[in-house]
Amino acid sequence: MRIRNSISLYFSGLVVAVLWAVLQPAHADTGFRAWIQNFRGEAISQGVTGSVYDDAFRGVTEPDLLVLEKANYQPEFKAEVWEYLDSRVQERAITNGQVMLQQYAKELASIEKSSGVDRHVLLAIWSMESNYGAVLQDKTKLHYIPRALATLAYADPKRAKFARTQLIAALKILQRGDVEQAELLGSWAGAMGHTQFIPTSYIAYAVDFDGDGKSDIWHSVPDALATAAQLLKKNGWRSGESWGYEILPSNKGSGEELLALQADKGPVFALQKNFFVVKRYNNADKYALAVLLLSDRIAGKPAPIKDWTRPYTPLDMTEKEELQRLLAAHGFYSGVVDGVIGGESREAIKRFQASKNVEQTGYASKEVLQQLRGKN
Ligand SMILES: [Ca+2]
Repeated sequence: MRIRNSISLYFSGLVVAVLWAVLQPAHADTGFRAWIQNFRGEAISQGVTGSVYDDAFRGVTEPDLLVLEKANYQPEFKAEVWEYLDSRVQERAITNGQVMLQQYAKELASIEKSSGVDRHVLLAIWSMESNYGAVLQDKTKLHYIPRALATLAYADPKRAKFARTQLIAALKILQRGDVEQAELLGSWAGAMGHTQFIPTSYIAYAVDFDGDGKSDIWHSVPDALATAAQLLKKNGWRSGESWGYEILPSNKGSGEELLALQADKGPVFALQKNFFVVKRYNNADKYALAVLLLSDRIAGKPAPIKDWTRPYTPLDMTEKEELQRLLAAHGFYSGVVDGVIGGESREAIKRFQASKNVEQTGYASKEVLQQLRGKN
């Protein structure tokens, strides 16, 4: 009896606690508000004015929980090198890059002249970082940077030191007046604008290319591209030089470091200095290789002669569109038919494969296309 009583007491206590949490107004995270109040002194000691600090956090009363969710997300599936490159060095990214090459011809020529950095590499970085600015369009998917960084500093011990440093830099950006406070938006981890600079990199490299007095990587494409060029230039870009070249069996390179991301099954590249300069943007071989292969394609150069080895036969653009159309016709897909195989298309392929009782790879392959054609 006594046990039962204590259990019911326990449960009523739990109900009270849950109700208490539900009924609290959303601004009740006193710990977070106290953190913001405590950090004020440190920000001021590092040169941020009190009024900039107070303005930046006016109305910020609770942590950005989506930031913590994204910070803790561990993808269970690590992309193979061919998957990573296929989704980045693809027809749409190449043709869009060529359109931008014309649209910004004058600015790119001028940036190239002053920085020495190849314009096609800048376009490829723009593609990789924000899909030529497309990811900036939907502001509901972006985070207010001071709140995002304060959230990480407050609640993510692994990233707290990074976040504090970045937060000070973000506040200094506001203090410089380069961007309106409401426009200081970016990714959960603080990457901002067309070329996705974190605040300290912005402080180190930002360029006001169009001469309006602001280095505005959020809205000005020329500012963003010139800022990317500045980063590469300051890290040793060699003007007029290549990044490397494909090694063929008859040609074993001439003493350069080799990159074989798929061992003997895929293309092998001899790397030169500019490859390693691009890694200063993002320290991953496959990132740098994707940027440089995409830049070559935008410049009209051919793809590597040896292709990646994939566990299926790949489709061309027209076939990918046919695949999407057939998936839609059979009720597996409701997205746009554009030949770009993203998450939605892969899920549709998996649903189709499940209906056929075959392994759910989600690959846009000739094999899947043939099965879909057979359905008619
Ligand atoms: Ca500007």
